[in-house]
Amino acid sequence: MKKLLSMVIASSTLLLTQTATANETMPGMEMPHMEPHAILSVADYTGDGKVNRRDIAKLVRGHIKARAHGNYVAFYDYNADGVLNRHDIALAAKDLGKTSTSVDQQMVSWYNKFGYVENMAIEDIQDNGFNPVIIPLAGHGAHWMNQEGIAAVSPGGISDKNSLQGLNIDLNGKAVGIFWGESAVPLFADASAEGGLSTLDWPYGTAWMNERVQAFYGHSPKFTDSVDEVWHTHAGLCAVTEADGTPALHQHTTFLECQQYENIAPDPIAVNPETGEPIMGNLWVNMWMGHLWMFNLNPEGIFAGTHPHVDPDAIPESSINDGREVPMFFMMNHGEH
Ligand SMILES: [Ca+2]
Ligand SMILES: [Ca+2]
Repeated sequence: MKKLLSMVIASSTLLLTQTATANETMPGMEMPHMEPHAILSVADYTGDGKVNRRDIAKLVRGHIKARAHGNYVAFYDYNADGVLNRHDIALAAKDLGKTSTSVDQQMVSWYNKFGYVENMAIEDIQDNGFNPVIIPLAGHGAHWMNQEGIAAVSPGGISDKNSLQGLNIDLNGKAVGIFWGESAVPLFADASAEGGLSTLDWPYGTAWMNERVQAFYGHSPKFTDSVDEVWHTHAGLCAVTEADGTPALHQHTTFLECQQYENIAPDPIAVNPETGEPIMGNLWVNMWMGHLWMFNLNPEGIFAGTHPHVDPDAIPESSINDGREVPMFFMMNHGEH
């Protein structure tokens, strides 16, 4: 641990092995029955701002291509009933002459960039640089990330909305959603600071290492104009591989608590500034996380923290807190699990 006294976080070398998210319903709260909505609010499938015959033609071509491969493509399910058929075309035709929103146009842009993974075989997803970083969780499936995504959640990392960095993949091996993670600056209790919180000079020094993260500094990323866009929090997330090879997460740990967990596959978590050699340990991550359920229409909304139909019988994410108390800031930001 002494080596860590003057450590410099090397964000580009950090390797996150697990991540997770949750947004569960309050116990006892009756939620209204919700139906999924189409990805687009107006049938501007070309994304040029208005609906004309080109959009209908693109929708028809999308249906033909999907059905030729025996696939369902959520983006082209305009009446959001889980089937691609003439009813989608008829509904879209009612939009002729309408103008779309900036969010619709961004959805088209995202689908044009990322839609290729929707029905991609799991082996091909791996060949594209993605690997699972945690076992499947209820409402999430498994989280898969590529190296770009891992860099984004490492200290100092930022996410790129124009890059595919994280995928939610269900137990059938199908990509059901996209996610992005972005590193957050942790705030700790500090009686000498205005408001009682400070960074305690993280990531330098040692004062913060035995303190629990109480809040994040600043704001989450903002990728769209949608008021529904939500990024939730993950604080003090400790990623290890247990003795039997199972990846495990422990949330709301302090950095030093995190280092106490057994880990058969430690990662480089810092660089010795004198020798330049990596310091191995347990990854301890603080991040914002945003979902885009683009490939499986979510009744809770495209940006929701969880999807009720994805692997509902998998283990709940709440287990990763190990009973530790969750600070109010994180309860308010859907990080209560
Ligand atoms: Ca159009
Ligand atoms: Ca449909």
